[in-house]
Amino acid sequence: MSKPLEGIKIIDFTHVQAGPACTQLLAWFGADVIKVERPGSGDVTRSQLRDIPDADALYFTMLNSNKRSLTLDTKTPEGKEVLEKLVKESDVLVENFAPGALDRMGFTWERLSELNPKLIVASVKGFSDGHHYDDLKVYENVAQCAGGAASTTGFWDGPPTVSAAALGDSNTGMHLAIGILTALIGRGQTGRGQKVAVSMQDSVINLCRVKLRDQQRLDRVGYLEEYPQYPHGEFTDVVPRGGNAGGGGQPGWVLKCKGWETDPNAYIYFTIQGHAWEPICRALGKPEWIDDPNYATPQARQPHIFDIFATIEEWLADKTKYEAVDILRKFDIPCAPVLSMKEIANDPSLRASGTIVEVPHKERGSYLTVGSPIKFSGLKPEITGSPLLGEHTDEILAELGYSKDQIAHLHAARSV
Ligand code: CAO
Repeated sequence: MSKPLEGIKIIDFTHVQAGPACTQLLAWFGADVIKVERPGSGDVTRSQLRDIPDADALYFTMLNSNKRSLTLDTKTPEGKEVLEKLVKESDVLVENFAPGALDRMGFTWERLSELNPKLIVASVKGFSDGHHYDDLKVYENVAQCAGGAASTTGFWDGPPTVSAAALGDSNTGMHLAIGILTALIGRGQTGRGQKVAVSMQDSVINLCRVKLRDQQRLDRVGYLEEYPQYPHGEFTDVVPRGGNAGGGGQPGWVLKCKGWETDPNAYIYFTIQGHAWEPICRALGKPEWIDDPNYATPQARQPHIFDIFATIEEWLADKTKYEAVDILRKFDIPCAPVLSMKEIANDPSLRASGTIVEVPHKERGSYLTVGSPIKFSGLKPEITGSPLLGEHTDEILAELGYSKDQIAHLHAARSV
């Protein structure tokens, strides 16, 4: 099966998570992704949170599959020369260094586009260029706080809370991938590359769009009727944390199922979708609620929505989360079990779809990773193991035209 990005060569000058998540995705779809790493140490995640002594950590292996690894000290004259050759032959350079690091290395946007006018230079930074914080180094949770996610996540009586989902890192990488593919299509029209920049703050804000919606509604009317604070609690002038409330017009909550006392994930998410009220009443054995004026409309239900959730929890008390969903799905009620990572790792449907895949690795044996969440009719991404540090250095240098002697010299000078 041919891969759509075959023939696209990418210099992967990324590290940690935001950049690597982007280039890994492009590698799955066929791009030749060359990970450029510092000799001796490489991407810091190779050694972070190791579970096997001396073997690449899962943090690295799960974000760098399908790539080749070239060790290169780009601060030495020889290293710079290798990078320049690579730039001339590549389509895209992706980086997520601290602000100014690429410039300090001597590879400004002007220099890169002079070397190769068709090159697309794609960057992740914490904040966008010109932002009053654009000099800051940024990690995941910093971005979640700066992007509005933390102030609107958690419970109203607790502090701002970060999400376990990588809204700052992998999410930014996905935005950058869209930017790169757009620039590649643009290059097909103009013949020229361009600079593509995505900030982690902006990417988080993009996912917090509905909270900006809520801020404007709050400014106008002073309350938000789908939040647990309505109608009995207090609103201030900022969007509050809403616990597990549904973010749209569908009230919902995380509800206890059989076994919750000992199993931290014996819960389901239950949504009371307006037009599903009648089936919900039938499923719960409460047909009298269907026409009761205290229950019949969303407006009538909202003031006592937590009493309704409590009644549903009574119904759930003798059902496991799986049994409950199996009953509720027959009534077309939007719901799902709260799944632990252990359940996700072993889920047969996720294995069959290729979302959870087992990948061989030269040092680790095999490991589980998340495969492509994007499914195509004409492409089945095959996930291969991540490269060892410098595994493809000699091969890539030979492709660039270096002789065996020259390669040996670069090794001796510790430039690769
Ligand atoms: N050869 C020679 N030098 C190299 C090199 C190579 N192959 N690869 C990297 N370096 C150098 C860089 O040039 C830089 O040198 P200077 O500081 O002298 O200019 C140095 O290594 C360190 O790079 P860094 O500042 O990017 O790394 P850090 O560990 O201090 O910071 C991070 C890490 C992530 C906070 C920072 O890179 C950053 O803010 N990136 C942008 C935002 C981002 O992507 N964050 C998400 C990370 S995922 O959580």
